[in-house]
Amino acid sequence: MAVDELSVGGLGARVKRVEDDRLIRGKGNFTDDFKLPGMLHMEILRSPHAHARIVSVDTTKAWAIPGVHLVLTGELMAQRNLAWMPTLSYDTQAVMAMDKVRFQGQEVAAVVADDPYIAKDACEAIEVVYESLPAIVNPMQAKAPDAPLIRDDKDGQADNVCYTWEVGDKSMTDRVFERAENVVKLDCYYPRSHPSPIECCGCIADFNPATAKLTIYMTTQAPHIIRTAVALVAELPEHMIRIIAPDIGGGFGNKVPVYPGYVIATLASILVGRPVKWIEDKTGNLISTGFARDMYFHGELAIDRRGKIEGLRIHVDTDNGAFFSDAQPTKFKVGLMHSAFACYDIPYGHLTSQGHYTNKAPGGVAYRCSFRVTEAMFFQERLIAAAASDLGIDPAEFRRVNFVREFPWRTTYGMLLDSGDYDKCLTLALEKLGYEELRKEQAAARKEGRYIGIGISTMTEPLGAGNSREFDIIGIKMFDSAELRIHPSGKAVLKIGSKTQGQGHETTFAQIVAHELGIPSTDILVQHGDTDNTPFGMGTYASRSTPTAGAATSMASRKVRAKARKLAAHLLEVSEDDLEWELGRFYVRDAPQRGVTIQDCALAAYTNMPDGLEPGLENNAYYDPPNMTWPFAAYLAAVEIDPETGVWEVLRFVAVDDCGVRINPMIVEGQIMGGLAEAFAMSNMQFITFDSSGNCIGANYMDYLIPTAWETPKWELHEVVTPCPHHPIGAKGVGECATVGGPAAFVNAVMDAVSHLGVRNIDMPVFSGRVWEAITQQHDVSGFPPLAGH
Ligand code: MCN
Ligand code: CUM
Repeated sequence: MAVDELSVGGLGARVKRVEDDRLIRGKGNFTDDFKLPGMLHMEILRSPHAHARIVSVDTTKAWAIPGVHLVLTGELMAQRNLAWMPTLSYDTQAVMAMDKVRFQGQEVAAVVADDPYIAKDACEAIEVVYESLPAIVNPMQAKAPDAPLIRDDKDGQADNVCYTWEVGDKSMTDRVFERAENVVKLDCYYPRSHPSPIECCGCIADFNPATAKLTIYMTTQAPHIIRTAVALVAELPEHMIRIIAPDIGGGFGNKVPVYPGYVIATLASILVGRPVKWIEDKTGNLISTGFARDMYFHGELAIDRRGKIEGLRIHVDTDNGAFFSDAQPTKFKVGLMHSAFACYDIPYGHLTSQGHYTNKAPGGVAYRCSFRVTEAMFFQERLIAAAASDLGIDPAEFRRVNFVREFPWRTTYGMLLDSGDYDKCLTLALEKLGYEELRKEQAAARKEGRYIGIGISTMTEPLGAGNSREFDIIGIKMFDSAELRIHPSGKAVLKIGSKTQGQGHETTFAQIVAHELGIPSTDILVQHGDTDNTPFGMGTYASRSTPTAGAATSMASRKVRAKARKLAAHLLEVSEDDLEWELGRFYVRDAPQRGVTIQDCALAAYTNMPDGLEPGLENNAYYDPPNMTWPFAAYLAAVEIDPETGVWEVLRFVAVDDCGVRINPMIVEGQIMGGLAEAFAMSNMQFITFDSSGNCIGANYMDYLIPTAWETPKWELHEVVTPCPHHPIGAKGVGECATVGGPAAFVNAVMDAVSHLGVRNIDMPVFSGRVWEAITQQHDVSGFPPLAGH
């Protein structure tokens, strides 16, 4: 008898997350929970200025404080050739400022002491003399002809531009626009935001002088990349470096980059010969690490009289902060911005982009976003909504006219779509919302002076980087890995190259093995995040774990199954060719009652092998996906605005997600709900801005708002399944879809409610104050910084 897929916890089973047992009881092990013998503590002194020359750094008083073991300055770092480090985008970043500080919160010095309090006090005793310089806080200032040069450290850098990039066919696109019947334009701004996981960044660097082995416990989403980066930057042998990423309290992209604190703590441990722990406080995290978005868009659509889009032009300016340091695939300087409009059939398009250095912390981190896809999809859906509204076409109909319907499909900007059923998703969403009825209600309400709006956002996004042909980070190709070992009793250990931060890999990856082999998922231990103990992987971000490491898990399981077949043939005394597989069991084709289970095969691998067959039952796989996976989502929001105050409330929110085959539907729903909560936050409360001197406003949870269950609307979730044609189990990534596609649904809904007043755009966050201004003044409200707009 085959085992039942759902009862062994295979595909489609709503298995409870195994990691929750320890996490919910407070028994997780996060970086800050580790206490190593002889461990010292490090604190970082950060710059109060956004732009200033450093005249002098006097550490005498800090050294004199009892309990201080080491004071690090840029000069000391420079002696070890560590004052600067290469970034993941081929730029350089100051590990510790020497010549000048370039953003508020930049690392200026650090103290290692017996406890974090002494270290903090000693930081305050360091005397730094600054000579302040004018601060640049947005790309417009950065571009001005008389703007001060921020990166005067770089040879040949004469302006504040950090990259320019373009894709598409300019001349054909221009021609389409020249003869277009309608041209619709939109400008808007996606404000700076921050992933803000509950756990901040930190590490314990432990250099053992006796063995020369360096172990770093750290909050990283990509331990193997870090190991290689440490080997290259610190010039240490890679086999003597071990990166351990223990439990992580949320990553959301914040824990992808290499931050100076890691490098400083590592050097400190090498110098003092003892473990050194550095844990960021909340303000340190919010002002210096992992900023996302901060992008200015200009876009145009050429549309014919039937509503068919014929051409697309986009220009984006990005504010990258003082260092271009976020992770980007080498070929693509604005991440995957060129995935914009992928779900629409547009014959010609051109995209240009320019990045700007400013006196802000490094930005551009993908916050729950496959490299700038969040920005791409937000602008796409805002421009689509504006076009439908300007042309007086129903926004659902306008999308239908323009959806891609044939696969495979090469998009305007050159990406390859392989599957999807966009109309089916949108139709289901409209049905579930009761779209037609709601439109009638909206019209009736408007007559009574009530403002109801319906917002639609539909998008497909590329998840699961790579393939290795197109995707690498600093030259390391993007694939992923898995190693599966079956013990004699049929229990198994799976080691993967990805690293969970809350996504539930310990549960879902065991489910993939259960599906392939019929071993109950509860009999499989999933290990991850320790470079001494797991195969090389590129880490977890860009919702790549299921598309890459998940596929590798399938492939490793299938190799194990192939060997188990030989063992089964031996046990049943038949030829391999006479065997059939059903879940959990091989049987003789002509005598189905004669069979052996996968567990019988496992035991035989150690106790009763046929002559000539290697003992043991294990294998591994490195999986290089042929393409990205392309999930699709249709998100519909209905809102009502109070015209007296501009306060808006979400009446309904319907989400239809197609992420192909779902491994664990409960975990997928959790991912979507969490993602929608973040999307909602971005739409109306979450942003970080800077005053004209470059002071960061949003450095604590009084200013930077996180939605609680109280503010968060109720989500109505539905699914469509279009299996991914190239993934071994048909799964597509899903971890970011809702954050990517969600924001535009809310903003479009608010705009739909006020469009009859001639309002076309209110930038995020769509605060009630901004809505009230738009209603009363009947004009657009820009979020252009430094306007705070509260
Ligand atoms: N899954 C599934 N069926 C599918 C697709 C996914 O059951 N068809 C499951 C996966 O097996 C996994 C989870 O859903 O357990 C998310 O899978 P996937 O889409 O592969 O994304 P990753 O595991 O690579 O997670 C990364 C993604 C990113 S990039 C951000 S940012 C984000 C997100 O996940 N950060 C998170 N979700 C998060 N959730 C939590 N709790 N914490 C974070 O930091
Ligand atoms: Cu893009 S944020 Mo996630 O990729 O870690």
